[in-house]
Amino acid sequence: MKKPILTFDNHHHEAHAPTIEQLHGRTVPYFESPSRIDAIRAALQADGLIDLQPTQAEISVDELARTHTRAMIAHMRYLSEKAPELIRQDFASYGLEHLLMGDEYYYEQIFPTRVMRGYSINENRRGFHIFDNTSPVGPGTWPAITHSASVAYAGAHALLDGERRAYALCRPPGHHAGRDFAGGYCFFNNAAIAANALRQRGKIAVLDIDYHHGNGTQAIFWDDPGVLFISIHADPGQEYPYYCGWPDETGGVAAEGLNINYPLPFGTDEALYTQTLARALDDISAYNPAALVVSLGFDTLHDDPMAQFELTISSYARLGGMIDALGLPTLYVQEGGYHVDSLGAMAVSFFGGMD
Ligand code: SP5
Ligand code: ZN
Repeated sequence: MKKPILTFDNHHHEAHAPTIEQLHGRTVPYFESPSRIDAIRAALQADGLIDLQPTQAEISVDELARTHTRAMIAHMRYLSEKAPELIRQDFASYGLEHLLMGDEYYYEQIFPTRVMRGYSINENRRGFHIFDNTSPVGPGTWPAITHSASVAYAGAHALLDGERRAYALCRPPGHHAGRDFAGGYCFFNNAAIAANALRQRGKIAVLDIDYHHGNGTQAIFWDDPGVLFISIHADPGQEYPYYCGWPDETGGVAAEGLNINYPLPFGTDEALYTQTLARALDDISAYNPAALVVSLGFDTLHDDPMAQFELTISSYARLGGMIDALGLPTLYVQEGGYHVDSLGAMAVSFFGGMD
């Protein structure tokens, strides 16, 4: 019988449930749905693999501000509270109030252009803090994103209290969010928040195995000698987020060599993926961190509706086993993964793959 994974979650994420996103001018279903978390939790429960801890404490704005600018945090709260009113005003200015249904989310329309490599935008204004139109904001978004961060923070504290592994079942995800920008379904960077909470123990490594490059986490720790960031992801020349994730992005002057990108081509299978993961794990060992945070995406699956990698359900047992074999105190933070019917089996495979 495997030891269950200590898991933190809460139900506030359900209040953030956009129904649509745009794909080349068409309205398509929103991929990042509440059912993702339910599927993972239920499958781990059914296999006796989960030790579920409801997250009690809500993270403070001061703690969030170790990772995000106060302007960005305030803007997220403002947008969430004002979304219905701002949307009404925008529709009224077009004479289109009759099209409103009352359940709209605020979708950013004008995107900042300086979002890569730690560049910073410090204006508390619409159009400055969200870099694409896939992170819509509604009244339930602020409670969902603060509680998602709280889940990661609670997971970090479990490690500080001596746990060897914990799982933060975060939603919304976080790794595309930078110090002062949201985007790519992400608002607050849960993995970065956890890493910052853990750093009282020493150097921290963040390993990002979501299918997409963790541009937000890269930007947050770009010039930070206390955090190693490594990402394995689809080639940004072919795939979102497009503007970063190449191997020549190696860190800022204060942290040269502490940002490592492993882009992989469309069609990457288990053999190529695990070979690359082995290199990443060697990089982590060489850094000798006090703890590891894993940005855990399940969108590398062959069946994922938006991805082009070829991992199978059983591949995740190998990934989990390889990462766990490092022996580091490790927090797994949920990021993407959109084939809802497979998410449970992937989580069971991943955590069941640990000795
Ligand atoms: C956390 C996370 O996984 N966020 C991913 C956000 C990606 N959203 C943009 C996807 C656009 C992909 N282009 C469509 C190609 C479909 N094959
Ligand atoms: Zn992803």
